[in-house]
Amino acid sequence: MSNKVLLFNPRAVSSKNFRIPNSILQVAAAIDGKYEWVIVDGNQEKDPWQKIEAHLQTGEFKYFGCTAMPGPQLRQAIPITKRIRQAFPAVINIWGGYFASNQYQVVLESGYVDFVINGPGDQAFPALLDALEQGGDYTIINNLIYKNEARKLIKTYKATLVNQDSLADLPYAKLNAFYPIKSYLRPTHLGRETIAYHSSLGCPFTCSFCAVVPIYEARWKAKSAQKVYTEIKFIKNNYGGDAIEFHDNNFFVSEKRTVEFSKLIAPENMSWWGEGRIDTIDKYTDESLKIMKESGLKMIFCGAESGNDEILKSVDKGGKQTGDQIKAFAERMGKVGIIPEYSFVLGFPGPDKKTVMRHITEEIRFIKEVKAINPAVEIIIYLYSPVPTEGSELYQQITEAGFAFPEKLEDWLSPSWENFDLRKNPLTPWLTPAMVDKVKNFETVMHARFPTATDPKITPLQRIVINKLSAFRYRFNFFHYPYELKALQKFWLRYRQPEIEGFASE
Ligand code: B12
Repeated sequence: MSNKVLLFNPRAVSSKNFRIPNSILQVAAAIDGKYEWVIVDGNQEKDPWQKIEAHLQTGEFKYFGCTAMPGPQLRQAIPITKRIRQAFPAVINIWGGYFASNQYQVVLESGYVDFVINGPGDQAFPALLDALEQGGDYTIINNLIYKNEARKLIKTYKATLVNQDSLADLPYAKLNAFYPIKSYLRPTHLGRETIAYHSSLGCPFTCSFCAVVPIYEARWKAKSAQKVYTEIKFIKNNYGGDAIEFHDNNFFVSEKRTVEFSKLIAPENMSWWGEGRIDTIDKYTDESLKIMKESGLKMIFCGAESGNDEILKSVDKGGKQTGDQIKAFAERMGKVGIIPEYSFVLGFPGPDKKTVMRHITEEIRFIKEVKAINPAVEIIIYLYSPVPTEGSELYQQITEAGFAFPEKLEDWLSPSWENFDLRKNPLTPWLTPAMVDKVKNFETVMHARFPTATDPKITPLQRIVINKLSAFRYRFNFFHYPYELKALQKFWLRYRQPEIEGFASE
């Protein structure tokens, strides 16, 4: 048996709205030239098992590397990895990504995943393959979690983040041989051919509701503006691209890097989008915001989370973000002409059900105030779904309230837990169905009153009609049973919010 590596990106989207699979592409870059690898992208395959089985039947593959985030990706990651163990028991199964790193216990308990890469795999993965090839000592490999012969869980040291400019270039030409890069450049509200690019790892903050925190522990490292520009330019020149989605958890940490990148990308006439913090970007000068706007920056995804300063404090949002600042920033961005895309997290635990419901009512009022200040603000609503931020006040509160994650890997496939992952129905003991309904019904009415600008297929007539039809309900907070709006959104607009599968393409 030779030592080839099969890298798998389980299906994450139900449509053709997929993007360059940066997680496994960056892992491939880390072993490129040392180990032979192939990529199977579940987003591009009707039945990825056929391709995976065909590869493994050659007997040339010794390693199966799978990326997994929570949610629909698990529908393929779990059964396929289990099937490989049954059909090809000599193959070593290695998982990485947010779900594997945060839920490593249940993943390794499954018995069909041998190693978990804890956080970045750029150094850990090649080091693990070398150790497996040469019978090396796993305990000295950083960012690794596994069970030793005695089935004892071993969690090795988590290394600091490396200089991101030192990482190997992504092997786009090789990916193109498996799946044409052009097929990943989807039309979105940003452009005809949208490039998905990831320019930094981690985030300097420790919000206790965010899955990034247990992995990166407030560390952030980014590629330089020049490196980012050079790589984007390479994709544009070789495969196309008139728009960029930066998938970083926090692209805008550094004003200097952001402005430098803006100046470099401006002549390329590309539109772009990224994620950042309100309190960080609000420190930028007006001059910087003007340069970013003129460089093609259309929209910034910002974790607003809550308009309640006490709640922001209790979930360690940190920094200086306040409800007043969230509103002031919406106004400021309105003047600059960059659209803020505010995500709110509703349904945090409280001392009693009355308080939890009052908080939800107050957040709805706050969101309406933001919309009154700047109607162009995009609103995304998540229901708080716990992540394992052990040691945080929030995590203590939820465990005391009786919340627990599934103990068996396959239990994550149950529809209720998939909805949990999608942050749409979080199974949290303090949330009642009435609370979930209130949030969902408000969401329906609000998205009817202000249909998202990110769904390019909604016509101006549809926007006007549904905006008018929802006016009374929105104005007088009459959110009960909004079936007429739901029907119009589903059957006439085929409405799609970006938070489930990314920006709508068509
Ligand atoms: C692109 C993306 C998507 C795409 C799908 C991409 C795909 N795989 O096809 C879309 C838009 C569809 C999507 C949807 C969702 N996503 Co998403 N997504 C991302 C995003 C923005 C970028 C992922 C990426 O490419 N990163 C770049 C690579 C280089 O980084 P990486 O993934 O960390 O990979 C490194 C390591 O993790 C490790 N590694 C990772 N995989 C592997 C595999 C192997 C074998 C090895 C060795 C190493 C390894 O090595 C890599 C290099 O260092 C991340 C946030 C982020 N910035 O990472 C959120 C993120 C992963 N998504 C998240 C969530 C929650 C979702 C949704 C569930 C949201 C929702 N409510 O619906 C949905 C549903 C998911 C689904 N449908 O399956 C959360 C996960 C949180 C959690 N609880 O774990 C994240 C972290 C966003 C956040 N900040 O909360 N998502």
